[in-house]
Amino acid sequence: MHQDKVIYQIYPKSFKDTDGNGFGDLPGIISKLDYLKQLGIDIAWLSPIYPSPQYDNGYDVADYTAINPLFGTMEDFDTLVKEAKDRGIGIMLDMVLNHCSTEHEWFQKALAGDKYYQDFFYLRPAKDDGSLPTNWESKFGGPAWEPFGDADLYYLHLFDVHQADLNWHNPNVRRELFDVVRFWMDKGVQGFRLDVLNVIGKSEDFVDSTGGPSSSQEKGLYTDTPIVHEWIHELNKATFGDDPNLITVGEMSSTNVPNGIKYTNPDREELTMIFSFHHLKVDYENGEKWSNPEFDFLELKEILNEWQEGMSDGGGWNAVFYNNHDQPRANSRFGDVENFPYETATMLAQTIHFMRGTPYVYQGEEIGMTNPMFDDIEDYADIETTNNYAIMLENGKTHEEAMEIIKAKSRDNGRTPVQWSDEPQAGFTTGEPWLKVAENYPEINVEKELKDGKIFNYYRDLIQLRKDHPIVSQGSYHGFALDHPAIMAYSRHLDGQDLVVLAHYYPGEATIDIPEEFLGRNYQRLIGNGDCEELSNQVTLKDYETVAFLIEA
Ligand code: TEU
Repeated sequence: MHQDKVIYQIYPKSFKDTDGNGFGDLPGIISKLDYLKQLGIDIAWLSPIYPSPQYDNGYDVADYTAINPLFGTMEDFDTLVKEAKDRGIGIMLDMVLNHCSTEHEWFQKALAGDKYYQDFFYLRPAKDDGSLPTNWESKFGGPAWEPFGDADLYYLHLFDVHQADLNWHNPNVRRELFDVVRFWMDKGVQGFRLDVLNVIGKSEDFVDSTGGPSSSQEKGLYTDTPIVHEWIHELNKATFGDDPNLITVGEMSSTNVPNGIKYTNPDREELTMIFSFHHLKVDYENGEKWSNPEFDFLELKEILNEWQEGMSDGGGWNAVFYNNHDQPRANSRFGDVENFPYETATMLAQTIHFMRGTPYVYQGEEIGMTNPMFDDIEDYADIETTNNYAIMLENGKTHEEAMEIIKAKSRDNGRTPVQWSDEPQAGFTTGEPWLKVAENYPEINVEKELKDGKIFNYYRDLIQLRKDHPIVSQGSYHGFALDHPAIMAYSRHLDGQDLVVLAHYYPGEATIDIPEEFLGRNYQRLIGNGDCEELSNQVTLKDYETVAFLIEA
């Protein structure tokens, strides 16, 4: 049963270094398993740990069935699986099956002229007028086609130039990739996170987009196409579908609720759950990530509500989350980490953990880690950031304007090393970390948090409540007061019981009317981060306050 599980994401490069080379490693993860057990999580998802030139931090895989020496050895991996299992924790691996590194043997053989491997990729000639095969834009900026050696052909890369899209139409590609999944199943992993899985179904007739670069019209040409469902079903049947305990989560870029239901309704035998990202675009100006407006709270509520209700009605299942390695820290983004660090972190966590779906905790959020606010562009390593810094300057932004945006939006915000203690480099490494540690580590670190903090314990309580109360894992979802400008409110229902969850997203006080149906019944305050104890017809919440009430049938 996956509904009562909580998944913790580890970004191995930044988690814990044991050999002093500045990169986190597998022994580092092993050394922190007791910490994860203390938190109470069920599964640890590891971002890619395979050999890779690291242009995209491992999402450019050069060998799918080996371990990057940066992170350790296959023996370390086997030890990790075993040690985790001994503590009741399963390991979930990241499968990057849409594209591989241009250093992968398949791409190298293709470049050397091997026709069999050339058919593993999308290779196309220029148009008659000499322009690129299509006008598509890479998701990391710039054109989506790059010259393929000196062959007068171009290869497709929806992401970085070092990430060549794999041609899933070729059955040999699918067979190879399914073998990869089986290889790791045989190693005893308990789950797979499947990178950008909904863009594997490009049509073989490549046509120009008419809606402009990166428009939704353009994305529609290669996103959620009907064949994606067929191939995921095929993947399921050929691999993880055999094992009812295996949990899968598809990362679905720009998807919608009807497709979300198809991907996850168990009758269709595709995936356990999906990530969708619309709720993390509420601080984009006109859909543009590289901008920095105030977030639109009503839109945030509307989107979460649409996914919660839609997936519930259609028998689908959501992965619920605010943080991952591609996102700025949610507490820096939606709250006030200077004045209300505890209230902000716990309020955001409560919003997520009581929704219908499987909650994800991203490393460091359980101690309230924040965006690092680096002023210097040199301190950012991410290709998406550096590409877009150049694009912003080209488009006329000043260095200062670009930096304000990067400080708020860069993916590196979530990737700085985990702050373990107040020792040098936050106890992450004895060497030079690959990415700078945030300066606030003397105040925000695991050691201090476990001694006298309250955020970690709040996460632990939220996780435990999911185990103790079936309504949290199984209940249906219903949103209310959707037009309230400051409070997010929803309820969950199971066997006559109701759970009412309130979360105030702003400083100061805000009052909300509670619907009749929840009043005049026996209830208990399940958990909260402030003083509010009573469920009456009006409830007032203070700065970033959250509370949940369990109401008896
Ligand atoms: O991300 C897919 C993706 O498109 C986004 O999450 C993207 O990083 C974001 O929209 C940028 O604004 C996945 C991985 O999570 C990411 O780390 C990889 O870079 C990407 O795929 C390519 O493999």
